Amino acid sequence: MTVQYESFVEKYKTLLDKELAAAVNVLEAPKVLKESITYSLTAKGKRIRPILLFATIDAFNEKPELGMKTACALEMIHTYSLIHDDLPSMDDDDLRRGIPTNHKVFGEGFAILAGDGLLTYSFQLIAEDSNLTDKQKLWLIAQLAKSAGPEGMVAGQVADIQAENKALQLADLEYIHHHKTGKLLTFSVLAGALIGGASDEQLQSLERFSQHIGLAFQIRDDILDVIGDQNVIGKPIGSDDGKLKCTYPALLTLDGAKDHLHKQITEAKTILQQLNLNSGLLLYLTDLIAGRNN
Ligand code: GRG
Repeated sequence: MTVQYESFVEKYKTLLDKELAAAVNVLEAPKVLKESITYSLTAKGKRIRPILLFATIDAFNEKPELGMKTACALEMIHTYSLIHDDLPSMDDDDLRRGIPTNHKVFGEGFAILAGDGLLTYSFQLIAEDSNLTDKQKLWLIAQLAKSAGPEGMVAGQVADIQAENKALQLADLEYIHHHKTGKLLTFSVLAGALIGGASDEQLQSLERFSQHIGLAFQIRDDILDVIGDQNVIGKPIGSDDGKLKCTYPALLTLDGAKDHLHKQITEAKTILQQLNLNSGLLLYLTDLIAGRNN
């Protein structure tokens, strides 16, 4: 079975990459803007959000290809958020996805505009998708805006900036993650469910499932930070270059964070198993998120 799931992931990553390249190629836009967009979009991302979307459509025994434009939109919005997050006025990062950040190569102005272009183009892609009904498109556009905008990812980013150098409670940390990364992960699952023909009840259960895997994704990220830093002598858990960094291991200890991760995965799987879906692939991805190494 695992081999079958691995080949699903590889197949749809390849199809997505082709579709993303084609979507940028057809744009009648300035050359430098297309280059800046392509630079970040084709860098080696894990494509977790599109894969979750395809896997959820598959769980309803529908063709994952039906979600191709929405998957592109998701990856574009995610890529825009990374480009803007790396800017000097935000995290001021030099590297992303193993290569220099967009603003290091194209300058801040074009990096900001590449992000703006990716954000707006994503909605155009869904609006122009001939595979979906008008009702589906309206739902997807509204939900994507809610998940990525001021009630979603942008709210999480604001809370993250406000939290800098502050000691946070677990609830504050979970607000940040629930919005900053969780909302877009939830959209990935719910969009797949909608395209797959889910009932309202199924949507509600899958929303809870996705919230657990969203938290699991973040806890794993924090654990990986610590495991990656273990060899740095004298570097305390929760510290990043002298800045106080609030993470799950910092709040709960490393073992506590691992327990918390385990709880999220168990809850997510229980919800999934109670739904009468073809969910083997989603279960496999849930395990992958819990055990990922990058
Ligand atoms: C600028 C509005 C705005 C939002 C930025 C998602 C985000 C919000 C910032 C990313 C910062 C970050 C390191 C968050 C932790 C979660 C994480 C590891 C995100 C990166 O997502 P992956 O792992 O990245 O899916 P790839 O490169 O694999 O696509």
